[in-house]
Amino acid sequence: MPLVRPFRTSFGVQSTRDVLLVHVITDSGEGWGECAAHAEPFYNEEFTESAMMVLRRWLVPAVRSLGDVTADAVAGACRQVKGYRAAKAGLEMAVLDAELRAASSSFAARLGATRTAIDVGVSVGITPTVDELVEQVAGYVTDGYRRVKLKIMPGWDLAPLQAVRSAFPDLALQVDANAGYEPGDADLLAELDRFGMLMIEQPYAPDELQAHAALAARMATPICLDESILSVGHALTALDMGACTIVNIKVGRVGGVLEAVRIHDACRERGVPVWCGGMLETGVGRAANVALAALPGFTFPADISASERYWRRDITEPFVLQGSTIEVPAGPGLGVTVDPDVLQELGAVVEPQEDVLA
Ligand code: NPG
Repeated sequence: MPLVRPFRTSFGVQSTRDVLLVHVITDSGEGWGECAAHAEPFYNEEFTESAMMVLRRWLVPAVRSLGDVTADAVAGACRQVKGYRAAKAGLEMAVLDAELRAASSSFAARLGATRTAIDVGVSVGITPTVDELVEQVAGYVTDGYRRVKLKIMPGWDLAPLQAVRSAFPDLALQVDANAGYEPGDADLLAELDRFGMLMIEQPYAPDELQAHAALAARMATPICLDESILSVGHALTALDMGACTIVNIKVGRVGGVLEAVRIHDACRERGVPVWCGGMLETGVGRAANVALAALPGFTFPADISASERYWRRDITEPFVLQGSTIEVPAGPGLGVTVDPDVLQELGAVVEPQEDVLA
């Protein structure tokens, strides 16, 4: 799917999105899920083609071999396969969607949502010039976004932040480095304190927990981890070490909405704020993210923007901005409907899995 505008991060630029959907058909209905992996293994190890292969060869057969296919059983059935959390998340989402649609219950209700609308922000990629960045931010502020996340990388940090902060002194700002810095960059990162930001996200590589703890100890700006946190266990370890004080939760990174809820619960028990990240999902994955972000521990605005920020035409009905919020779908399952005409127009390839029944 073509993105409305290219999205550049410290790990590369994207102009289109390879979307991998899981469509589950059960005796009582159907369900959809989205695997958040991208075309290249640049955010983490997983990528779309690998996720598809693992789904076909191992994950779908493992789930189909369950006597009783329930969303609660998906993670256990998939445990033998290491990693591939986005693939597992897409499969679990589809099974849960089918289950909930059949029961006329929503994702929000099942996950424990306590809000009917969620506060959202926008994630702004690296632009060719600082002026273009300020212009883009201005557009999003006009749209209604009150929290902006800027992507940073070595060589694109102090100057763009200075420009955006001067243009919008009161804007809720945060930055995301996507692991682009080295522990040796701590002096430079410490300078970011002067911009009065909500948080700095994942400055170093995922396994650099000690270095994140050292940075957190010298900075006033809270450190949030994203790529480092793949499970409840990782979240608790990072918190115990002082490597972060805020946790970003992404369904595709942690292996599914149910693990995402467990991370939320564990953080909430400790009084640690969490917020919901995004991976440029279509309406399918976005619907799950919105339901998740409506849980009580999600206290920072989510990286879940309106559909028009990404797509000229989404594959479901679009999510729209109301002020700085998005309404949580209340209908059965994900509460959105995949439009087969749009799938066809996009040239979607359907790969039936009957073959794995044998
Ligand atoms: O709004 O969905 C969104 C994108 C939010 O910046 C965003 N996602 O590192 O958090 C990230 C980043 C991302 C993009 C991650 C693409 C992975 C792939």
